[in-house]
Amino acid sequence: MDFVIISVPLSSTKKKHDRLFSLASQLNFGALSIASHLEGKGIQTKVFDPQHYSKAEQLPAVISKLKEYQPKVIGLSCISGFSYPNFKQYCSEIRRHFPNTPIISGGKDHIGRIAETVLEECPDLLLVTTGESELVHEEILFRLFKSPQESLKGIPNIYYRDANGKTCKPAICHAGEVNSFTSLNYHLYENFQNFPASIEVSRGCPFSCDFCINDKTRPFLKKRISQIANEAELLQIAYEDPEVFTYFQAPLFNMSIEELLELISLKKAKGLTFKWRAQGRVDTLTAEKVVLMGKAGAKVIDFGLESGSPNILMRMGKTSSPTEYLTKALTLFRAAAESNLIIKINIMFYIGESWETLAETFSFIETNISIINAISAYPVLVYPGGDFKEAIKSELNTHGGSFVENSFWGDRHLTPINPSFEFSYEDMQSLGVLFGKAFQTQRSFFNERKAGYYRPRVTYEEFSKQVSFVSRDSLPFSKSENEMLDNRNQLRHLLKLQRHWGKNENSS
Ligand code: B12
Ligand code: SF4
Repeated sequence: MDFVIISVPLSSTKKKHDRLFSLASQLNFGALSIASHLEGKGIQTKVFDPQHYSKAEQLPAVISKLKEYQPKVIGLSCISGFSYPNFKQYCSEIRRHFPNTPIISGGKDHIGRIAETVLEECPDLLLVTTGESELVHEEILFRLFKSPQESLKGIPNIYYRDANGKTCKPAICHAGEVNSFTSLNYHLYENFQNFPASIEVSRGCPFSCDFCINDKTRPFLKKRISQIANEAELLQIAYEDPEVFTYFQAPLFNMSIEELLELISLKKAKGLTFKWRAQGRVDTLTAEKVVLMGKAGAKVIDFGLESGSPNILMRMGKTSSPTEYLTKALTLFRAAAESNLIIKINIMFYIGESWETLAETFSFIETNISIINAISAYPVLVYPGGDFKEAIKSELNTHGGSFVENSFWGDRHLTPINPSFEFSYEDMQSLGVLFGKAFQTQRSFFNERKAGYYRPRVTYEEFSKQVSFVSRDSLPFSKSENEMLDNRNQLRHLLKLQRHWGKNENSS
């Protein structure tokens, strides 16, 4: 085998409940995109992802897979800080077993952002790519196949170690090197049937939210609808399921009316019946688009609503007219509900969050709960490589917030935020769980998750069995409608009490 890419599994999760259930898994389509591209160039490549093994078995499974394949070059994919401690351990353990095989790595949203530090921290690593890597890989492998000592000088987008062990910077760095998409060849991803199906529908994002590290220099690139339909057709066959649930992956889903109409007509012409889900912004979707999404087979839309508090929405730069924004959101939710779509809203607790602002978000959700099916709430985190950390310092100070800096987070190069006088990062995490419990039941949570987050064909019975092993407090949902209403009352009461208490405090 020429090349094997290992998708490095999570060392810890973002939300405490992210991996409560072993049904959850995520396909690393970035790694698969590289493999698909290289395979097209005649370079034999495989992706191995040990997510489905127990924690203790993951690394041994990786080593034994590499021994089976004996690749000429080993690649490690690390797209988030939550995988980084594993990444460091994988580098040294792989080196121990394969003393002479070059180990290369990438993950533009995490290790690519801190490439120099990564080379310092991982002495066994030959290089880190800083951005997208389909094209750059060809050149890297071409040189390494000639000889592992071959100079990597002049290749753009890579930080590498030269023959003397000195770290070399790339002469040129550009974020978006890809200007057309390689269709994903699922058969290069071992056991892909255990992962939810994904199709990458676009790259980059035309917006530039302050807190997001999505590379602002990359032009927004959409996949052609005909290519999406062809990939979906192959997925239906590969998964042996005409209704295969597919995650339409993108930093921002933004199909136009014409594109949605094309998808509808292509699906009809080809007799395709796959279902899909996508993540959208309130200000780029319209009611008309939402209805067409439903007609094109969408079943779930994740809305990055972020907050129901006007002040918070303005502070995070989401909108300058929050009333309009929230009214627009409701128009979209209604259109989605009328098309029988599941609506999940994502809430981001932000700098300056107070009992007052939480009460506003609570009240927005409560008033509209008949058209909202699921919710995920989490505090903002600072990721490395951008200027967000510097930019928010004074605002954080104003609100009595601070950065959480300790060895756990330092090891991951991630920085959570205590957002205000009132709340620590941990408080926000716990309140996120309480919001989940107040507005979703076990059934509604499952209906939303099974569509693109859990392994294909999972049943409610399997899910319930797993739930029965988990303590009630850790669950991000209530077990029944009645429990949900109780939890909602309790949260409402807590918010009311604390707001009054806060007001009395201020006036005394
Ligand atoms: C789509 C997406 C996902 C998808 C798929 C990602 C994927 N790689 O397939 C899924 C749902 C699986 C996912 C999961 C998670 N994600 Co995510 N995700 C995104 C999102 C929205 C877009 C990323 C994207 O466009 N990728 C396009 C692909 C092509 O790029 P890529 O995967 O990085 O791969 C390219 C390069 O990195 C490189 N490369 C990749 N692997 C390798 C290997 C080698 C050897 C080499 C040389 C190069 C190389 O080449 C690839 C092809 O060009 C971004 C946010 C954003 N707005 O951009 C967040 C983001 C990347 N995710 C993030 C997080 C935190 C997570 C999760 C922890 C969430 C969770 N609650 O579980 C998990 C972590 C998974 C993990 N194993 O670490 C953070 C990462 C921040 C950080 N620095 O840690 C981001 C930035 C969002 C955010 N702000 O919170 N995510
Ligand atoms: S719209 Fe989403 S992907 Fe785009 S910059 Fe904002 S947070 Fe990032």
